[in-house]
Amino acid sequence: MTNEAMFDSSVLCLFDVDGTLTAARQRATPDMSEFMQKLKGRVRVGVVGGSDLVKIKEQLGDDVIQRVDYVFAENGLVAYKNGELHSIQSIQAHMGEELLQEFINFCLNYLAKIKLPKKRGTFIEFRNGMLNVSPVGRSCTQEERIEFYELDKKEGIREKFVSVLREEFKGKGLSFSIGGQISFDVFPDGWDKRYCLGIVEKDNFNTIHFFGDKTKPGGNDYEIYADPRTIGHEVTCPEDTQRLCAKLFFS
Ligand code: M1P
Repeated sequence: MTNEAMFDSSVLCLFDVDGTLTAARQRATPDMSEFMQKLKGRVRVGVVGGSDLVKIKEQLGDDVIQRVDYVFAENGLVAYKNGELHSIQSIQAHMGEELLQEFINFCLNYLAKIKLPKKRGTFIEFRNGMLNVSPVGRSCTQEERIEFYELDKKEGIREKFVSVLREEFKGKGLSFSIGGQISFDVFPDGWDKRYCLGIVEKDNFNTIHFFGDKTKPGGNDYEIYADPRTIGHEVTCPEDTQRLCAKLFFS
C-alpha cells in the first residue's frame, strides 16, 4: 500500500502545544517536526494552543500555518485553515470597555499587593480573544520563569489569584484557565479550546483526536479533552505524544 492510499482525510488530530508538542514555551525538536510531517501523510493535523500566534510560531516555526491543516492560536479565537486566516475574535468587542477596564484595574491592584522574589514586566498581555495575566511578568527570563513556577507549585499564587477573580467577577461570563508556568488566561465563557471544534465541525470529520497534557479539571486542555466530539488522549510530554501517535497511526 502506498502512503497516499493510507491517507484518511476523515480523521483529524488536534494537538495542544506546550507540554504536548514541545516543552513549555520551547521550540519543537527536529524529531517532532519530522514526525508531524509524517503524520500529515496519514491524517489531517491541527494545533490548538492557549498562546498567541507569535508564541506558537516561535515554538513550531514561522511556517507552521503552511505546514499543518489548522492552526488555532488563543484556543482558536485566532484561526488559520489551509494556510489562510479563517477567523479572529475580539475580546474588547465581546466584553465591552467598561467590564474590561474594571477587570484590568482589579488585576493591577491585586498584582500591586503581591510580594514575589522577582517581578518583571508585561503583567497583563492583551490578546485578540483573551487576556493573559502573569504575576511575575511575561518579560521574565527563563530562569526567573522556572523560579516562579516552582514557587507557584508550593504557594498556589495563581490558584489564589484566580479564585479571588472568580468570586469578584461571578456572573460576568468570564472563564479562567491555568495552562502554562507563569500566567493564566482569561476569556469569555465558552472561549476555551472547545471553541475550535465549532470551526472544524463544518469540515465533517468522522473522528477528531485531541492530545494534551493539561487534561484535568482546571487545566486548559480539560474541556476539549472531555468533549464528546473528540477522542481525548492525555500525554505526559512530547515524547509520549509521539509514542502514542505512532501506536495509533503507524503500527
Ligand atoms: O499554552 C499554554 C500557555 O502558555 C503560556 O503560558 P506561560 O507563559 O504561563 O507558561 C501562555 O501563552 C498561556 O496563554 C498559554 O495558555
